[in-house]
Amino acid sequence: MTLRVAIIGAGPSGMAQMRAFQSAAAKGAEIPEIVCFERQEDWGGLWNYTWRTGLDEYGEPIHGSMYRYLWSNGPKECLEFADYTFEEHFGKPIASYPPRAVIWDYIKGRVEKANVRPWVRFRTPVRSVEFDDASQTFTVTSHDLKNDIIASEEFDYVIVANGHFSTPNVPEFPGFETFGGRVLHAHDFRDALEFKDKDILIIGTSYSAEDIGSQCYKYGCKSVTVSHRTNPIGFDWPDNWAEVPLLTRVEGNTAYFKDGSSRDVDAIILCTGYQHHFPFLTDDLRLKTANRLWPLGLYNGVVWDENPKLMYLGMQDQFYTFNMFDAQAWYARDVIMGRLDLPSKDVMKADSQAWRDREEGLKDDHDMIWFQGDYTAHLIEMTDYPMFDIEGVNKTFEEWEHDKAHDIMGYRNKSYRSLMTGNMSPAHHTPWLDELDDSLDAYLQTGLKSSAAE
Ligand code: FAD
Ligand code: NA7
Repeated sequence: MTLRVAIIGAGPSGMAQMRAFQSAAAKGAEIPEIVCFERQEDWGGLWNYTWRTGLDEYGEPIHGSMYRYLWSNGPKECLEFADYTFEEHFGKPIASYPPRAVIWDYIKGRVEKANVRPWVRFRTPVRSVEFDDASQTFTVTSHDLKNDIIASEEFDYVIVANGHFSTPNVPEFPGFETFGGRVLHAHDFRDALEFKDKDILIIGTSYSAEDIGSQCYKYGCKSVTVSHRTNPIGFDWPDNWAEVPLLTRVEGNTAYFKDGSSRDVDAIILCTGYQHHFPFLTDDLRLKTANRLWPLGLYNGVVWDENPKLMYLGMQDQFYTFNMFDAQAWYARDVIMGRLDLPSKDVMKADSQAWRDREEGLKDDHDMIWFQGDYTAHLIEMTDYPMFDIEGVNKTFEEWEHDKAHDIMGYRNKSYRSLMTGNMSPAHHTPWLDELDDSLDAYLQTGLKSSAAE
């Protein structure tokens, strides 16, 4: 009997999984039947932008956390697929920090070429996954929203690829209930123009904080105040930025901080991270973790060690993204297809604990980048995913970190060499700070725009 595999989510991780199976089929292997359940209308996960926040037209929670004007926050050379380069997709080398629409186009290109779209059931969220010990199968219950039909089916394997940057972590501070302006989480941030001429307060110091603050600066907010719980970000920010200790309370429109200072603000944006959220999984199958590089419970970062017929993709905090998801997907495929054996549960747990021990000893971003590079290489060595220059990617990440620290508002003007083609990426035609148009057409046009040429 043909194996049946359910993939939950058609974001970059789920798309990688489909491509992995299709690539085996293209080489003549007999592959399982694949069904990918996707809640949204289209694939691409977070890269599929929506203006909506809150609930959608079916009452489903909005998955998207991306906003208008979002450009890649790391060099595209670090996430490039080893089996489908940017140059293949766009027909020419392009600059290193593409806006969201360009990245979305790229990731769609590979799976369109692979012709796997018929495997996806769009607008069909998974409601529950239960494992039956006797039959050794999963019952997956999903909701076909368009036809309003809830149905259950049996699968031999389930691959959870629903992302973990969608369900916000929303702390509360005293006085929020009577604050005169808007309080929102980064998950609901959409258009920086909303904050033009406003004094904004950001809580948090990670990627969302620095990027949403930068967006608001770029699109004309009056001032940015960033409040930290642990350490300030510490970049050389523009003059209208300030970094302050943690918010203690809000009275009217005045925000008070731990050092006794205060300032009046118009809006508060909580860039306080996300939760791993799997409302469709029973307790025995559910990963429980903070956002970190090595969540426990996953052998090789993928296989649920309590039940190896369940796999998770992309659950780690991420320096590496698309090509790491590929490495995971190829590995999951080969375990499912019986090409790779799994050791006993004890051995899997001990192996995972060894990675965790190493993770706990990582001192800084440099260590974390090399850790995730080693992990990605470890997976690729076990499959036929094309090995690429991981050391080169690590070094590009380090250059990126350096470029950011040197010029936080200018780092996106830098170019790097593709580790897949060896070609240097061209400089973009317009500096990031001057380019207000984030469309694919604007990005891909060649030659200087008049505004940049002045
Ligand atoms: P997601 O992209 O989250 O996709 C998960 C999919 O699962 C979604 O399509 C969702 O609809 C679907 N789904 C969820 N629940 C269900 C369900 N119950 N049933 C069916 N389907 C379901 N990475 C980079 O490399 N570069 C960047 O510049 C970058 N910027 C980012 C900016 C923001 C604001 C955020 C939040 C993340 C950013 N990331 C970036 C990281 C991002 O996590 C990855 O790029 C990538 O999107 C992760 O892919 P994924 O498939 O694991 O998850
Ligand atoms: P991250 O990277 O998980 O960071 C969360 C931030 O929120 C981090 O600075 C935390 O501070 C801070 N935080 C969390 N809880 C609180 C409370 N209660 N009070 C104050 N500060 C808090 O999430 P991001 O959204 O920035 O990034 C996630 C992804 O989105 C990433 O891949 C990007 O590419 C885009 P801490 O340092 O723990 O004190």
